[in-house]
Amino acid sequence: MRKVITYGTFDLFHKGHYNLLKRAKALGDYLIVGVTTEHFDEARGKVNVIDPIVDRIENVRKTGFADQIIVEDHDGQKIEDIQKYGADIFTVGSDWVGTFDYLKSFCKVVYLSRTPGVSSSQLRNERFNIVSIGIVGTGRIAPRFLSEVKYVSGAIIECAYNPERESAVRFEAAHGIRTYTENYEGFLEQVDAVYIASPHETHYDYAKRAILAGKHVLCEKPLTFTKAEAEELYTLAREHHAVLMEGVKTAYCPGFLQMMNVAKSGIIGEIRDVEACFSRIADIESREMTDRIYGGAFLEYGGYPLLPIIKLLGINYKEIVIDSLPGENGIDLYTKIHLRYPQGFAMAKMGVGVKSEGQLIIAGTKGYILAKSPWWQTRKFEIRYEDPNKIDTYELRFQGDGLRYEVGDFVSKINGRGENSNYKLTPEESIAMADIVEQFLKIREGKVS
Ligand code: C2G
Repeated sequence: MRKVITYGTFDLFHKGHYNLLKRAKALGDYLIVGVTTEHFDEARGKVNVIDPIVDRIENVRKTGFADQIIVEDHDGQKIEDIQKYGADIFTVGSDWVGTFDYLKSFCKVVYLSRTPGVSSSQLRNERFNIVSIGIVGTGRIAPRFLSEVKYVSGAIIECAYNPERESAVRFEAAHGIRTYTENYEGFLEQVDAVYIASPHETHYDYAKRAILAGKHVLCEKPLTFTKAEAEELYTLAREHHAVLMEGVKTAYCPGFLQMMNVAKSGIIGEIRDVEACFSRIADIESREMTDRIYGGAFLEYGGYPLLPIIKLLGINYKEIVIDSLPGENGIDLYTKIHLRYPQGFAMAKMGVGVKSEGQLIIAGTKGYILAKSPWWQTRKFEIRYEDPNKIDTYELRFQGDGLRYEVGDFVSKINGRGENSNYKLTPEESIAMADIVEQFLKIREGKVS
C-alpha cells in the first residue's frame, strides 16, 4: 500500500484545495492530510486564517479523499509524521517547489501544479473589503508599521500625512507612498482607516477629526492627555460606528495574552502585587529628552508597565502615588507609580535617563510569575513557587516587532469579525490609562512651575 501525506491550512475551502487532494489521493492508495492549527499558522506568518480548525478539518473530510486526518502544530512535524505513519510520498502544491526538498531523504517528494486563479487570500479579500490605511506621522514608527502590515492580509497602506514637509518628502521618497502635507480632511477622504503615529500632543486632534469623518482609528499611546478626552473619543467612535483602538502593542500579543490568562487562572493563587518596569536610555538630543512638555519617561513608556497592572488588578485602585526624578529641563528621567488596591498593590517604573531591570513580577498567594526583559514582547515567562526547584516555563511566539498583532486585530474589527476582541484592551482600560496620564501631568506641572 502506497501512503501519501499532504498538509495545508485549507482556509475558506476552495476548488484548488479540492483538486490538490484529489490528485494527492491518486498518487497512492491511502491519503493522510495534515491540517494546520491557528497557532502554527500564526508562527509561519499567516495571521489571518478565518475558518476555525474544526471547520477546516470537516471540509477536508467532506471531500472523501482523506483516509486519515491529522493536525499539524509544530516545525519538524513533517519528518516525524512521515516516519510515524510510514508515508511513501509527500506532496504539496507547486507554490512550494524546493521548500520541502529536505524531505527527500525520508520519502518521495512530489510538487503538484497549483490550480490557477483561486486562493484563500483572494477569497478573504473578496469576502472582506481591503482596508486602506493612511499613516499620520512619518517619524520613527511609520517605517516599522509599513513592514509589519505586510504580514496582515486585507490591509494596504494607501498614503501618509505629515505637515512637516521635510519629513514627508523623505518618507515619500524612501517608501514610495504618497504623503500629504496639508489638508488633513482631504487625506482622510483617501482612506478607510488611519494609524496615528504623530507626536503625542497631536493624537487627540487627529483621532477626533478622523472619527468625525467616519474613519477607523488605531492610535499610538498615549491616546490622550485627559480622561475626558479619551471618554469623548470612545463615545464619538461608537456614535460614528468607527473602530477606535489604542496601540499599546503588548496588549495584542499572543504571549502576553497567555501570560495574563495564566496569571488569572489561579495557578499562583490570588494576585496581590504586580511590579513592572520599562527603561530605555534615550539619546540626549532626542525628543524624549528635550521636549520638556511631551518628552520624558512616563509619556513615552508609561503604557507598557501600566498595562499588566490594569489588566490584572483592574481600574478601581484606591490610591495612586506618582513620583518622578526630573532632569534639569523638567522632563521625568525616571518615574515610579504606586497603586494601592483593596487587596493588593502595584508598582510601575519607567525610565529614559535611568536604567533598571526591565522585568515583570506578578506575585500571588501561592507563587509568582516572572517575565524577564523584554517581557513587553512576551516570548517567555516562568511560574515560580516556594520550592525553588519547581519552575514552570512557558515559551511563546512573538513575530517581528509585534505590531502585526494589533494591526491584525484592527483589520478584523473593521471587518466585523472581532466584535468580541475588545477584551485585549477595553475602552475602560484605555480610559483608565488616560486618567493616569492626566494625573501625572497635573503633578508634574505643580512641581515644575
Ligand atoms: N493549492 C493548490 N491550488 C490553489 C491553492 C492551493 O493546489 N489554487 C494547494 C497548496 O499548494 C497546498 C494546499 O492546496 O498544497 C493547501 O493550501 P493552503 O491551505 O494554502 O496551505 P499551505 O499554506 O500551502 O500549507 O504545513 C503546511 C504546508 O506547508 C502547506
